[in-house]
Amino acid sequence: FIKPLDVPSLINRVVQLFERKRAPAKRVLIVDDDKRLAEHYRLVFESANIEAEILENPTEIINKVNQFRPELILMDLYMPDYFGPDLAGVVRQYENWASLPIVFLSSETDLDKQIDAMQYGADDFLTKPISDSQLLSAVRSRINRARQLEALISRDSLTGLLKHSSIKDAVENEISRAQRNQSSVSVAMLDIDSFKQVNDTYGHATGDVVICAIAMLLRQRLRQYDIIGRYGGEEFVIILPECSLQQTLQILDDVRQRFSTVKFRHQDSEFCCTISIGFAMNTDFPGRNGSELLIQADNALYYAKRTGRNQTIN
Ligand code: GH3
Ligand code: MG
Ligand code: MG
Ligand code: MG
Repeated sequence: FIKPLDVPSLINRVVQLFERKRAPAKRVLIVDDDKRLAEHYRLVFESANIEAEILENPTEIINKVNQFRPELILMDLYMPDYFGPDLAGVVRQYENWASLPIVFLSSETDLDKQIDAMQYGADDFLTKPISDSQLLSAVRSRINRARQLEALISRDSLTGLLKHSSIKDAVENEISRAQRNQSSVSVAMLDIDSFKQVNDTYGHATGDVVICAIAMLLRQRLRQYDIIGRYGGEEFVIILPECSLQQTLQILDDVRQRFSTVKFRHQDSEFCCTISIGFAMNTDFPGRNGSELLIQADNALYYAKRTGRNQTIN
């Protein structure tokens, strides 16, 4: 038996769940022609639990960024064969990396030259010599800020789940990753049953509580590395990497069953809601991309709706 849920306690529990997940280690890419200095920075970062890699060959910057996926680039201004701002300009040409923080670190103290360098799309300018703790705190706060912005941009404000475009991107990424690793991934689409009726009977605000409750239940029941998004109004997409057919069915149907027992309250009445789930596995559709797999999941969902709702269909 699960107690009826109200908005404040829901929000509290969602926040608690958010905080329980530990933040992943930060990642910094160091670009400096002075190998000893670069290595020194790397050790400083490493001792502070920040993953750091040094770019050995500046012509490889895009490959390196795509492979290492840094959350900040620490860039020397003057290098014998390269001008830092030109390299920053190369990174900025890629839409994916348009918001990646780039921080120049140089002994250049001429303010005009600093400002000039910033115009190439850098976010900050630190001057050498710099103490280790100053460097760490500048880099940490930059990355934290970038993470906050990223969360605001990519997350749905009602539920805190990934929003439409972000979950779609995540599906594409996970499918191509699975293809590379020859592993399996399941993509599920979930839709609340007869939700119009819930809104019509109990009002839109109560409908929103139901939507939040699903988000919370999904966070609780899915595994840490599963990815959850709010695909549309009362539709959700779930990505389950490396999950067998049996496991997928078990995890998703467990969510469906549990949700059907949650009691919602509106004034003096109590009510329950159900959900329908359709899912597809990449292994059943070799060579298909993310959006194609989403269509397969949607077909399964449509079938679940047509044949009685409140069920999980592959
Ligand atoms: P079905 O079982 O076939 O899914 O029936 P349904 O009534 O749920 O039909 P449908 O999925 O088409 O209805 C979606 C409804 O969800 C319509 C819309 O008013 C409502 N809705 C969409 N977004 C929100 C939201 O953010 N909050 C609330 N409260 N309602 C929403
Ligand atoms: Mg230099
Ligand atoms: Mg719908
Ligand atoms: Mg619906």
